[in-house]
Amino acid sequence: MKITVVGLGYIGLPTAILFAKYGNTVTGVDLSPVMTDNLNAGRIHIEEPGLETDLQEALALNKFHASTTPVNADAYIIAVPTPNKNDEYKSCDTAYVESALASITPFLKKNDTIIVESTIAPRTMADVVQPLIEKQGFTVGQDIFLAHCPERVLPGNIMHELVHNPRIIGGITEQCTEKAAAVYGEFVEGEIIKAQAGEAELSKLMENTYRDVNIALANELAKISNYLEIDALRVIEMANKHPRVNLHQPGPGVGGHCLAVDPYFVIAAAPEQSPLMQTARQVNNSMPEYVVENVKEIMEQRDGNTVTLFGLTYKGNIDDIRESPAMEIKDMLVKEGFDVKSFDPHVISAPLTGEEACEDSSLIVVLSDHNEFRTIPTAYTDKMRTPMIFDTKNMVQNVGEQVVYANYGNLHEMTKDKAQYQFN
Ligand code: SAJ
Repeated sequence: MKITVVGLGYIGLPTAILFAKYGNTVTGVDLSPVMTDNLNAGRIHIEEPGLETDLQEALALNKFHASTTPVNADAYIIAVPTPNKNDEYKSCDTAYVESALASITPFLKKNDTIIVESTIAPRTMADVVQPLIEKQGFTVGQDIFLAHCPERVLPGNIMHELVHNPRIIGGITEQCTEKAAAVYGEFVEGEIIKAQAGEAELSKLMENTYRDVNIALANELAKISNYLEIDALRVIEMANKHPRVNLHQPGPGVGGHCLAVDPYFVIAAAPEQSPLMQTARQVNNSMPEYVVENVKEIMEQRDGNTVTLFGLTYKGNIDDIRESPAMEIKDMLVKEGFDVKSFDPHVISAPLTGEEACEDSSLIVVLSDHNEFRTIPTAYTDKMRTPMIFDTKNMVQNVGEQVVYANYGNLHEMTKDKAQYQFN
């Protein structure tokens, strides 16, 4: 099959490479010539285990080529960003999807399949995409086959999950679903779930909203427990022993380009019907400020003015700082007048080593759960003015004896003016 993938980001690129790896002839299209040149030379611009090796394999087989312009294909896959609009409910901005569609329309011929993978608001396929294609004189379901096939892979495990996760295929008509299912049949080993376009759109959005609402519940629990001086983490651990309970983990907030974005697409489409989702967004958005307030209280009791952030990415073991609560916390702490140093071995724009970042620091705040932070070496904490860690991700397992360790379980002990935690 000849496949053109428009948008070579976190999803489009791995998808394109997998199609190529399974023997299809793939053109990957992106606007950036620097990126496409790098890809053609075997270099990737994102951190994702296994991706670079697979790209090099696909190039060696002559099955993948990156280009700034689309080419003729049997199937077109659109994987471009759909940001929030700057309107009241942060609705879904389909401008990139529309321009990607416009870029492929000159190549369309009868019997082609177009698949939108970008996350879109409910009814976008029927209300936006289908009319655009039909304006070109095609009848969807007869000449051109249209489907929404949302991706559901977890960054950090994309190459495995793309192949093994169940895949929802939501066609405008049944024939559209069948045609798109045949495309993914090229490499998907998970269940192929055949659906209508609207069901596929809403199902994808509700998966991320489910997680967002549950994380909000965990974050609210952390606040409640801190206020009532009860260990939130023990509560979660115990409650989760109930066979039908799965409380999520509190953290510094919810980031990334999915959970912090997608629920708004549903909210904007049905604002009056979605008060719970709106509150969940507010709770998760309040977490960076909550972390900063606690850091301020801790720092009031300590000597020095330097705070060291461990982790800037929106979650662990990836290099993605999009919508990252850690970046928000960094800016807020700088505004509060702290000297802020950051250590993130996954982020190129954070060049300090752990030791450099800890020099003269009074507090480490762990904001991303990178594996590297499981053990905080004494070589780092020895450099600190007063060694203390506030671990918002509850992930540090080993610290030196001299180090005071706080997480959402015992935070209340640290912020209530307890003499034993004062160092000067
Ligand atoms: N987080 C918590 N507590 C938790 C779990 C996560 O605070 O218990 C935070 C993370 O630190 C991060 C944010 O939530 O800031 C989102 O992380 P994530 O691991 O939940 O998800 P993403 O955004 O990396 O990927 C999600 C996934 N969706 C679901 O698990 C339902 C993934 O499968 C989707 O493909 C992806 O969104 C997407 O592209 O939509």
